[in-house]
Amino acid sequence: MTAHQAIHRLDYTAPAFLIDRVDLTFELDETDTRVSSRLVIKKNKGLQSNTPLILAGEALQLESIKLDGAPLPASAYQRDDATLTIPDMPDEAILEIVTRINPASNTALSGLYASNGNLFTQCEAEGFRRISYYLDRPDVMAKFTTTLIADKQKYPVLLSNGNRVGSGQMDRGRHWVKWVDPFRKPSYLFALVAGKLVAQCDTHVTGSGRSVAIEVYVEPGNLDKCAHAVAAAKKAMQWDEERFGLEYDLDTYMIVATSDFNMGAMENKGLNIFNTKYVLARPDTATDADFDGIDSVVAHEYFHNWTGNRVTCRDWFQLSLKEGLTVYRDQEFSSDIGSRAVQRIQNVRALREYQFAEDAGPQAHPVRPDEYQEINNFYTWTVYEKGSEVVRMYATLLGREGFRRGMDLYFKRHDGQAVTCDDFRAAMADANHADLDQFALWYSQAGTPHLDIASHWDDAAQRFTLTVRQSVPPTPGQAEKLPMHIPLAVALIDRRGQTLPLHLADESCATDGAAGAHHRVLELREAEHRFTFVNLPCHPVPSLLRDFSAPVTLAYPYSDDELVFLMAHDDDAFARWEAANSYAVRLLCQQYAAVLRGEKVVVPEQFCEAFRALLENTALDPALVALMLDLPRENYLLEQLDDVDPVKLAQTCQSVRQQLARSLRPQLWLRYQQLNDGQPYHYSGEQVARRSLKNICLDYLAELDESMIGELLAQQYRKADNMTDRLAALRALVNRDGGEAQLADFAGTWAADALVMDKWFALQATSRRPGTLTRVQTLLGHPAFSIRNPNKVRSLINAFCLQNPAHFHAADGYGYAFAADRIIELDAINPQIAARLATCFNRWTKVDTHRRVLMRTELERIAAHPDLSGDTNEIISKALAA
Ligand code: B3K
Ligand code: ZN
Repeated sequence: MTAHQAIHRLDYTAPAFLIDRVDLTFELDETDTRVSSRLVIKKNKGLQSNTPLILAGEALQLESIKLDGAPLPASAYQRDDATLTIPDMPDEAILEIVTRINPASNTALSGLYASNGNLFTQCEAEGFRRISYYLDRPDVMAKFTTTLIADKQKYPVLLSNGNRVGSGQMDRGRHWVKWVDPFRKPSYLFALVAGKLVAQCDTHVTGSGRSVAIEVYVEPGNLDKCAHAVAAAKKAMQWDEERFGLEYDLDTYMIVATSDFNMGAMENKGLNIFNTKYVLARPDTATDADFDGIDSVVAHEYFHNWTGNRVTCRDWFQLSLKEGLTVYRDQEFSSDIGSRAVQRIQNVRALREYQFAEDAGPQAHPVRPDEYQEINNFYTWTVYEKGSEVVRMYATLLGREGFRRGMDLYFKRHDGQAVTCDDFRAAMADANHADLDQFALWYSQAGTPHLDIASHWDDAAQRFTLTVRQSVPPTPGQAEKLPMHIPLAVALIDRRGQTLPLHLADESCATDGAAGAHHRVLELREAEHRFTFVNLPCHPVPSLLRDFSAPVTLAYPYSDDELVFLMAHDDDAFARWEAANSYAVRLLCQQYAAVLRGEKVVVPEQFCEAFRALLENTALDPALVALMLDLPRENYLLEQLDDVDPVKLAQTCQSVRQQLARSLRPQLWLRYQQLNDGQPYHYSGEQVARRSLKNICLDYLAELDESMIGELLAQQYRKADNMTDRLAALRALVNRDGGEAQLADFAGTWAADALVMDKWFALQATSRRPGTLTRVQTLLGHPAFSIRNPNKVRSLINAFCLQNPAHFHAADGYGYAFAADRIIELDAINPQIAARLATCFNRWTKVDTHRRVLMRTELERIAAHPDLSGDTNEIISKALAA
């Protein structure tokens, strides 16, 4: 394995040179694009005057360099694989560089690349250096002008950042378009798009009366799938004005969809580039979850215009400054346009399933990492989702208005700047005269804090005391941790299910909610706290960590009865769901232990009863009932256990589901029939909620070995007037009896729709049926599959390796060998995608000894592969160090 260098946060130094203006001219061609760049460069005043100019550049063919109009002799600069150095730079100069690149050969999809005959760019984090030599770092902010020249037939649409200021015809059938971006930006926000595209257009009139054109560009033939994305953009613009007073700042907001994209979408200034997955949707092609995903990703990228673009990151260690904040903003948007409770539970469930696992494993890192080898590996659950929880805690501690004051001050101070997470924290603190010094630990300490809570009821004095101890587990490179500043939202519930007024014996430690309020936020700052609630009429049941007020794990010795009670009575939707979830986790872990002892799975009647009550509760939002009935995922359970046999764990889960289905058959059947009311499909909150519960019922019923259920599934598959219902039936059929006929029918209908075929691949990759790996291997040769397309890799390979623990962890080790082969294969094509897949080995120390040996062997095989990319090397070497 080649040695790869780590970059350290504390080594940051300000750039020696700044770039004022960039004029770019692209002569676009699929295999030979010529890039002429004219940079107005000056020394960064106050810094050492004899520093050389070092520009980043990768995979570039250099044609010429001129300094202040004169060709620069080869002796006046040096070049290597990654840099171009000019030792003697004047204080101010104009540097003109011409390079050539080959977009068609760019399979890494970073820089300028070709997709279906069109050209796209992806520059975050360090893709611009694959287009031209540049100071490719976020704290160098310049004004960009871009002229695109291309064959008019092949590339009728030519887009870049900012405003379109001119266009014209040229010789040899070519045309040109010129774009000027009036806002300074770092190179990672540069974008261009060229190709045969059509646009769906709309207009948003801002609060201050400006008219903004919204244009969503797609390949011809997809125009009938853009309406939801356009509507999402309009909603997001409106929401940001209302909630944060932030208006869009250009005349046009463009979104372009491509089917070849490494991630979800990218917030390039004025020209967002999206994975088609987050743009294209029609009721017959997209599920309710897809429509939701479009709302949140469109909003996310749009919100970056302020949180990320107008105020950007000083260096890549500060990534969560823009990502954590923007995720928080998109989550709030989704809560406001849909169900806040459902949104919160879904977000917490994902955080706990993926981020907690990351934080407990070999890739654990703080929200603001201290070092990295490859920055692209740090677009993680921790930076994004834990980062958003950190932002949410400011809002919890400071209140909604206090948070808004902090945001206003942040923009007032830093508009147009590249700043740090400390600047954000300072704005929050200063705007509210709050002490947020200890809060800084949320950015620097990795690992999920744990709260151990005990209670004591003093019957004579009518007082209830909570003793709260916090600890943060050791993580790689961080053995010792300090106590953190944690908001803990609580309520106390009496036996009738009413929340009680909360009076503390010592009022100094609570924040939000005055004495007597029924919901209060306790601020933890020490390793141990004692909170005594007084004047209580009875021994209450505590409702803890309401709305998931902090990204922590929590242990409190609830009895089963208390959990059932909270499931039925807690007025906080998250806490209510959490009671069901804790009860289910407890049951599944107990039953798994029983299976290991060779005993049979037995679901206690009390558990069935609690689920029965949920199914019969027609007053509760069906979406909440669905979430409570949805058992915790195997990946989440794996984290709660040690020396796991994932195959036995999966068997346990299935037995529990079967027993529940048998016990609740009448209620499941009835609720399914009630919800399957034949109403024509409509995408509305109410219908989405009803479909979610209906399909959970269907899923349980599918566990029953009855021909009648087989018919029910086949009928729902056949009759569905929308993809949500059709896919739910197909998934159940695939898991139950293979669903061969329906799988063939589905592929026959949707062969030409890449996104729908992604679902078809994913269903088979996550099937629990025997022979799944063989099937996946066969599907690698399917005409609709391509290992060069990240969506296909994610839906077939990643789905198998990361979402199908029972088959990935098959005892023969073939699942591991398959993963290793694909990682090695992908690494030569697209290192970012390979590195992401490589995280499937992260939790190898969690499984039993037999599997651990097998996994380690595969890790070593990957590590020994010559020429492994820095991306994959970083993930694999950290996993091996665990
Ligand atoms: N900022 C981009 C992610 C870029 C990933 C680079 N490897 C999308 C987003 O978070 O909005
Ligand atoms: Zn983002």
